[in-house]
Amino acid sequence: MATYAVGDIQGCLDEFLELLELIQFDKAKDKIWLTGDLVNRGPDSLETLREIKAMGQSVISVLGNHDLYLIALARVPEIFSRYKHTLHDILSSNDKEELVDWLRSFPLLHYDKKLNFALVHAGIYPTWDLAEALTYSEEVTNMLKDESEIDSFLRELYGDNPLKWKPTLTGIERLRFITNSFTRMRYCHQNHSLDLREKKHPRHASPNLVPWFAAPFRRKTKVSVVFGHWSSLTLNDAHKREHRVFPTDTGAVWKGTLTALRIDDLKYFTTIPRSKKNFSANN
Ligand SMILES: [Mn+2]
Repeated sequence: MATYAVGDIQGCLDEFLELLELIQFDKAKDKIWLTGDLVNRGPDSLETLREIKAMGQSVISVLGNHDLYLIALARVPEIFSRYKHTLHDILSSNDKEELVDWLRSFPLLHYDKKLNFALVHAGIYPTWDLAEALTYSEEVTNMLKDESEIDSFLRELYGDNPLKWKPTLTGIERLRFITNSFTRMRYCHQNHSLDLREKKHPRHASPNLVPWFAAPFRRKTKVSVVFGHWSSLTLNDAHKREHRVFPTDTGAVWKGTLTALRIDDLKYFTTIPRSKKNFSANN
């Protein structure tokens, strides 16, 4: 039995199936963790969701910003359909409601005590300890699951502010901060506020920004974190060990490379980049 954490699939069904083959995934014995962003931008969002849903209890997924966007688009189309997306196949499918309701049950943060590993889409805000983070994740999940609250929550959810956490935040400001940090964060400023704009590798980013996991004000933790969302990020083994973080988003939607981390022995598996496949097919 093994547990694999797979990075952002974003509707790249071919790559996902190829990866399952590569790791010889056995759904009777193994577990798959997904870092979220299962859909959008890629070619097969609908079939990707159906495939993952059919994998049943062998899959645990957290919500990414694109999955949340799908929920918002399906529930409150008058607001969210003005943004560009590739989710039309899901919106017009017969099982749209079933799929969206299933997504609504996903947490923002998952923690496995036995493995001592946490799974999240973007990251865990540096000043939060694990217990706080789990509580905050649940606050958002409760809202998403609540049929009478969800639509007004989604209408107010989008936006960058507040950028700074205070435990005394309440209402939508509190929920928005929690959601943004779990699903959109890459960098923080020295003054602890979020930066939700910069997407580049730390080597090319402003020295005033610090990756969330390397923030000097981050809580000391023994928990390892596997996450996605940041396809330009590469870390060497020393940095992974130092910060106990394991990035898995290798940009399936841009480069056709999908990655799995086997949590049990920290071995990475990656599909062949799409560009190389085309090359061999033409030759
Ligand atoms: Mn993302």
